[in-house]
Amino acid sequence: MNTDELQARVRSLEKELQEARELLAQSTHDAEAFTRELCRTRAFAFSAETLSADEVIDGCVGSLDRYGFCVIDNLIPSDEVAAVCEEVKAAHVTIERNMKAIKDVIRLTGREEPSLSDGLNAADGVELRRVRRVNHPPKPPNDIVWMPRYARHLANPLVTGVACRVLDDHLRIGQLHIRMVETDKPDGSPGGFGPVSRRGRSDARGWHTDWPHDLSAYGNRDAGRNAGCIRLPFPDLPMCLVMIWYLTDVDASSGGTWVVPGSHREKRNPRGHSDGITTSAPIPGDMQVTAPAGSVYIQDSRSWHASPLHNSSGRDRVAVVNRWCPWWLSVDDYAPVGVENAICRPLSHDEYRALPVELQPLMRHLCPDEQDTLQLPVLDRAWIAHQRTLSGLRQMEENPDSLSEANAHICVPVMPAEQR
Ligand SMILES: O=C(O)CCC(=O)C(=O)O
Ligand SMILES: [Fe+2]
Repeated sequence: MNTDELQARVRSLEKELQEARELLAQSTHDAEAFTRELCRTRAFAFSAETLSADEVIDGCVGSLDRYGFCVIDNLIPSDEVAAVCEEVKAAHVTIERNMKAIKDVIRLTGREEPSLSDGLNAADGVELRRVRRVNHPPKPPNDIVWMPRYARHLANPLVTGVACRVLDDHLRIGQLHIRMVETDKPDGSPGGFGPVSRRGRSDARGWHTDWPHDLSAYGNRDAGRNAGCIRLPFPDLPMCLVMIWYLTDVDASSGGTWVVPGSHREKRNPRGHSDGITTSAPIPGDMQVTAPAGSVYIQDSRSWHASPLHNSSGRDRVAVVNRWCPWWLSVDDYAPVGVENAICRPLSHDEYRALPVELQPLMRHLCPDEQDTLQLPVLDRAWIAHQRTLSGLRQMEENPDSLSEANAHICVPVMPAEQR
């Protein structure tokens, strides 16, 4: 055999070895036993009440890396949770009423989207706000304007600490909305999420991954509503953290989010065209998150998960969902007529200024009256890099002879694909 043939043989044997290793791992990994143990130990959960900030942040970052999710227990102090929960329930009514009024206007005007030039305002029972992008239709205000008490907790340093470590130093909250999971009704109709006809039996699921890894991208083939999705197979990089703030206790019977541990690293996807996964059926090793009211569940948007389709606890599950992104992710360039989605719902200047100071940087991009510049840690990095450029130039001017050997210790290997 010549060298080329030998290299090809090495590559093919290495590929075969890798496949055999994966098969072995699959056949020896008992997903159900693994998840049973994870549920028993709650090794994904870290208490804001009893652990130091470093312990919570390190623990969460490790859990996100390993399982694809984590929980910070009791992040909202227990004497505050009930008031936040009541505020969110009241906000839910207001937001639904506003959305209904907007839809009525759309129906009456026969257009696809509302327009501020119609003189619509609160007097008509319609709240709309200008968005940052020119010539894009207005949207309902960001849900945060109806939840000032909740807003005081949203930029909690434990949460921002985890998000900065996993994503980047400049963060943006790209979406924020309330997610109720009703309990069974006295008339016997089953509680849960979504239309009753689509809740199925207790073993039914609704598996998906979240934006920007949501394959149907909210709008499917509708260019005005498609919010974009990363192409499969997803790069192994966290791009968005989904935070679900539970304001009621959750477990298997009271609206804990479904999740498949480890799925954030999977090449397959529940909605993948040729991945052979039934989105509505259980998956071996799936589990429901358990957490006390006031806790926040944080997941990598690539994790396979589902809203609970059933809630037999006798009380509604109340939660607020937010999607946190690094500065470099294009959070609102698409789905311009998606008046019903929660993508980058805007803030007026007064609403922005009324936010807690620590929350403002995370939502500044939502206010068209604010210049949304990069935040300090990102500027600091650029400053340090600039110093390196200057020091190179100085060396070039002051000691040109040193350049020929200055980088001799730097060797950049070219990695064959199978070793990457
Ligand atoms: O309701 C839940 O627990 C999950 C919510 C969810 O999947 C989402 O908002 O993307
Ligand atoms: Fe989701």
